[in-house]
Amino acid sequence: MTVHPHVRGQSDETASAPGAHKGPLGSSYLRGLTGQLVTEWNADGEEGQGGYGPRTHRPFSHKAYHHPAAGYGAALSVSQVLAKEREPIEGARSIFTMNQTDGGFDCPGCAWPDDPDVSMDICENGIKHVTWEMTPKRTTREFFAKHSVTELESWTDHDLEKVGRLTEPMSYDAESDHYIPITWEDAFAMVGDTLRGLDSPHEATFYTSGRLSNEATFLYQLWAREFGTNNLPDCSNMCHEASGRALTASLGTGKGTADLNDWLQADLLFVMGVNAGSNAPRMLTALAEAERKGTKIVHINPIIEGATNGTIVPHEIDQMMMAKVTRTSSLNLQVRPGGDMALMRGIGKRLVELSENDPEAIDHAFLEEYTHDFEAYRTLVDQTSWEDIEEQSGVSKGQIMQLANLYRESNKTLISWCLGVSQHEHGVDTVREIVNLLMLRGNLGKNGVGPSPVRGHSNVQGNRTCGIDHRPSKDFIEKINNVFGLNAPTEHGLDTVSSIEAMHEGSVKVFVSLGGNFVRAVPDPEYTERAMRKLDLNVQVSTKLNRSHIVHGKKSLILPCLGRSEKDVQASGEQCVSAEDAMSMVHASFGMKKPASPHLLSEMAILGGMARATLPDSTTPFEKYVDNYDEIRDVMAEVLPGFENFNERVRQPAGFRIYQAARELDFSKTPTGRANFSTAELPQVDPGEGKLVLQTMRSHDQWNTTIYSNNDRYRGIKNIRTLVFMNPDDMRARGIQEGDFVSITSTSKLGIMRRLNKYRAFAKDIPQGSAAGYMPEMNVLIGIEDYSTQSEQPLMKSQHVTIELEK
Ligand SMILES: Nc1nc2c(c(=O)[nH]1)N[C@H]1C(S)=C(S)[C@@H](COP(=O)(O)OP(=O)(O)OC[C@H]3O[C@@H](n4cnc5c(=O)[nH]c(N)nc54)[C@H](O)[C@@H]3O)O[C@H]1N2
Ligand SMILES: Nc1nc2c(c(=O)[nH]1)N[C@H]1C(S)=C(S)[C@@H](COP(=O)(O)OP(=O)(O)OC[C@H]3O[C@@H](n4cnc5c(=O)[nH]c(N)nc54)[C@H](O)[C@@H]3O)O[C@H]1N2
Ligand SMILES: [Mo]
Repeated sequence: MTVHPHVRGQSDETASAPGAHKGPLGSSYLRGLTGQLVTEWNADGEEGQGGYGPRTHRPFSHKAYHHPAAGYGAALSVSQVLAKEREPIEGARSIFTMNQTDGGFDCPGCAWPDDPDVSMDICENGIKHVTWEMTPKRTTREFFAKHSVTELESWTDHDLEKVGRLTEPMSYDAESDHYIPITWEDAFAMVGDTLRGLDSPHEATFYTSGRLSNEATFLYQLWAREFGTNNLPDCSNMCHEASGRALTASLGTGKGTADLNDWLQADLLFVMGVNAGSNAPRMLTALAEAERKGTKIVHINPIIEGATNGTIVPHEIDQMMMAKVTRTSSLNLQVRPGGDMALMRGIGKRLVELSENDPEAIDHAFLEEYTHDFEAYRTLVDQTSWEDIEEQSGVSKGQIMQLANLYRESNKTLISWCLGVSQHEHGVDTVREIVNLLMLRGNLGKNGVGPSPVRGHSNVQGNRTCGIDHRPSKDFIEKINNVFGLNAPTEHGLDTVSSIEAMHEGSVKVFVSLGGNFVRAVPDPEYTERAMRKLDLNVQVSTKLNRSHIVHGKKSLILPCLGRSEKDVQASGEQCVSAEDAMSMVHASFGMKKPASPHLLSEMAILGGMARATLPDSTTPFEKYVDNYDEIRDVMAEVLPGFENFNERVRQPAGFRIYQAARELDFSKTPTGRANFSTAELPQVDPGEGKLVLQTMRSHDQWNTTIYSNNDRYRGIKNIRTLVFMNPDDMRARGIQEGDFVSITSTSKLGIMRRLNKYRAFAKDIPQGSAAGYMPEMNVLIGIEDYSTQSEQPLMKSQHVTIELEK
């Protein structure tokens, strides 16, 4: 993708007064752009295709993929990745120590729980992920001396990361336009001095990408809160914010209540809005095991994804050799984008209908004893017509009946979901509708049941548990105030979207990023880049070079840290950290490898250094926590519910599960003290005449903003990322043929238009009226003002677009 020559940017005026925070939807600057085309980006036709991946002139192709997921293609791909990074031996050795219950490090690839019964619980994409971290290539001071920052702007994101691991702290030098070496001490002083020079602590914002360990997370939020702000945006503002808010309102917990055993004990599993074969491949093991013992598995997704029909169990090497396929589905429902809520409502309506003659269709005793507002829900389902349900879900009444029967026949149902459910305007309402359905048949608080959001980053759930929250509870703030003698603020801080707006309007001047690639991950890259360039200071704690380093502020620091796989030695000796998986299991992670450079510091040490430089007179013993992580675990045990005896329990072979009241049918944390039904109206998900709903998703060969290659195996794509999948009828209606160039124009909530040109259209079996393509390239189409008013999550799965043939 060519970025700069083709950008037609929004004008640089900022209208809203600093401090007046209404969120981008209330911004008079953005409102003034209504009706205008503000951004236009071209995918590079003649320069080859590839988006943010490697640029190539190799022919692209699109062919149906008929093989089972995780089969031979996966084995081949792993060996190619290892060979490319020249890591066949070290790589293989380290990989065998991943996700072991008796030591080794936690795979940074995803948050799927480790299976204690599986001796080598690894997958293709986890291996790619770790190998990427373990590359022998290095980004040195000589590299930065050779390439100016302006030159690096023209590199693709793939090429930036490919340079290799960062080796020492660097600081942006405006005069020479190069990053130049800086000592750790001077870097910490720059951070401390700049922060102390601000008029208010709220002029800084502290982002986290979900890899940060529990220990570093706790230290990070402590630093921000002692400094005086709750400006703690995180990547979860873009993935499961909706799930957290919905589950809290319904059940009084921000997390799923199911664990891996529940997955294996359920007799009906719903798998909604997740591409498991690519993004949670170890789930395939659970699905295959479940299927073998007769569990029914229902996939709900506009796309029939790779893992949907059959898999070769990722860790069963003998079966892999024999290509023995296990079925992984009983029913596939191709819901229309955003149609999940109507589908859940339809199943609920059918059960209520059945309950007239079938006393066991719904669990009256459970509803009576534990829930609130069932009667209001019953009235609502009576009032919701089948026409509306069919129209909004895109699923026929016949199919909904079929699914309702499966649900009626099951005694233990577990419902899981990921971004296909959460990244919508009505994400909160949809997750609450899922809980409504579970409650109807008492599918809470026993084995084999419950809600189970599939989390993304390997410790995104632990980040929240350990205090990364821009809307902290009063209890939490009181606790840290008591334990540390602080006066931390209680007012809500900025999340991801509002942090960007605040940087753009100049009311946030310092940005600190613990991992991640902010500028690429968030919506509206053009607006965000402009916002970041206004910063007084941009601090990036990272392992590899990425776009967020190149888009610099007046001052910018790159602070390189140890990766999860590397040995972490502090004053008291070798340290371990911990992470929490998607099912509330907390376990230790021990790095094994020699660090990529002798100048790297651990995330704990970097945070401790920055905190001390900011708060020189603080009585918080930052140094003690860094010298020995057991010390911070001891105070975490005092502050965090469920972390009692943290040091002892984290060292148990498989770690420990955090106690969760809702799992025990204790709903005392909700305002009514019961599990609450929600009664929201169904949303209108039809985008209107001529428009399509575009979802932005990951390919098989990428990890969020890290693009390994331009292939997407299970969707049959080779050598191209700048593509859009369309329904064949929608293509025909627009005179578009397979592989044609199209332009895609989005219209935001404020009526602002953004456009991508020279994208290739490919036909796919997806519902009419929908389209799909890859993040992060397509973030150009997502305006900063396009976020849900329920969760403030950007609308990454429901952009309203028009698509036209390019002549
Ligand atoms: N290898 C690899 N693993 C990863 C990641 C990665 O980039 N690479 N990212 C990690 C992160 S941070 C996260 S959050 C997760 C993301 O995991 P996923 O949620 O699988 O991520 P996406 O690729 O965005 O895929 C979204 C899925 O939802 C479906 N979908 C879209 N709209 C709808 C809808 O309206 N209804 C329903 N029912 N389905 C819909 C899409 O067709 C697609 O299958 O994966 C994590 N794991
Ligand atoms: N359009 C669209 N946009 C999306 C999404 C979508 O579905 N559609 N999904 C959203 C979601 S769910 C998420 S989670 C975000 C992802 O957003 P982020 O978490 O911000 O992005 P990542 O690509 O995961 O971050 C990659 C960078 O992390 C750094 N890194 C890697 N390992 C480590 C480590 O151990 N420590 C530190 N300090 N740094 C490390 C490397 O420098 C690397 O360049 O993107 C969001 N953006
Ligand atoms: Mo995520």
